[in-house]
Amino acid sequence: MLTVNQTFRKIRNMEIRGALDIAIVSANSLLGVVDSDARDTKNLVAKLNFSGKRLKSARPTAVSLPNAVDYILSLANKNRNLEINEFRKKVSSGIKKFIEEQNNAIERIAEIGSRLIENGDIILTHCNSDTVTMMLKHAWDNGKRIKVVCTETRPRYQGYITVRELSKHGIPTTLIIDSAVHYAMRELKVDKVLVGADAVSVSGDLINKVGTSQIALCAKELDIDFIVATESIKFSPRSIIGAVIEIEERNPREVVGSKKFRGVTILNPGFDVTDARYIDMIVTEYGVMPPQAVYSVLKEKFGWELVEK
Ligand code: RI2
Repeated sequence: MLTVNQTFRKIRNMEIRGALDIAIVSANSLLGVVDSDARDTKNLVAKLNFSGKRLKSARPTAVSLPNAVDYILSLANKNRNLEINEFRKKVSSGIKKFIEEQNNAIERIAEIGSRLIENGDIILTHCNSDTVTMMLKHAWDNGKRIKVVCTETRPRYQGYITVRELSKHGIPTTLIIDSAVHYAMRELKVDKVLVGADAVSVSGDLINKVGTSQIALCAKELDIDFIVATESIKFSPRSIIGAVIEIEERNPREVVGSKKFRGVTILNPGFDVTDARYIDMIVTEYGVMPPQAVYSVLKEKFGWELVEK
């Protein structure tokens, strides 16, 4: 099991990435804290709060990370009056249950979403989403003979992970440069766009890997369905009170390496926002919904307890 510091570093340098994975590994590392030495429950709760704060600061955009940490901290704070061994038992089992729920959620999405995929579909995806790849593999395993078009996803080329994984599974894949999206949609006659999510706001806007919003514009123009696959843990409760989801600004070196461009600003946002009106469907563990339904899920799932933090 990774320590909190190891987890923090691996998330920060993107050795561990993908919105769901960073939430799950963070939860796992907090499990380690629950089992660590502590004078008493109060001391353990303080350690958990400190660790949670550090984990949340590893990357700013994927809401699944603070949601997972806040859930665990609220569980710890609720049980702070228990005797230390009772506390450990209660909080550990809560964390394990949370992790199990997330693993079930991704499988359920794969199952539900694969029904939206038809035999012969040509599907375009962007970046690397475990939720999307699991759905595509599920569809394939159920006899849907699909083809998948993947963007490279500059500057970190997560699209390479996607094409490798899918083609290893036997799915015919085509790799394109990011700027060939419109061309490929038209020439290859793409039927559907399927992307993951780093966060979804209360208004149903999607925050995902930079470039997603351009793909959505092209899909709208060409009348191609734009589908988002996301666990509800990526819905942002704080967006209900108007909080804006921070877009991670990454190191310019990812774009230009060590080349020098005197007097030039290099902008390297990790994510962008796709307006809800470009999204046809959101597939979650609760089923397929329009972006307008995000508010009800948020209210039902998170209540208001997380919101004012
Ligand atoms: P899963 C990734 O971000 C991509 O934006 C992807 O769509 C999203 O996380 C969700 O991934 P990054 O970590 O949770 O590569 O579906 O910056 O795996």
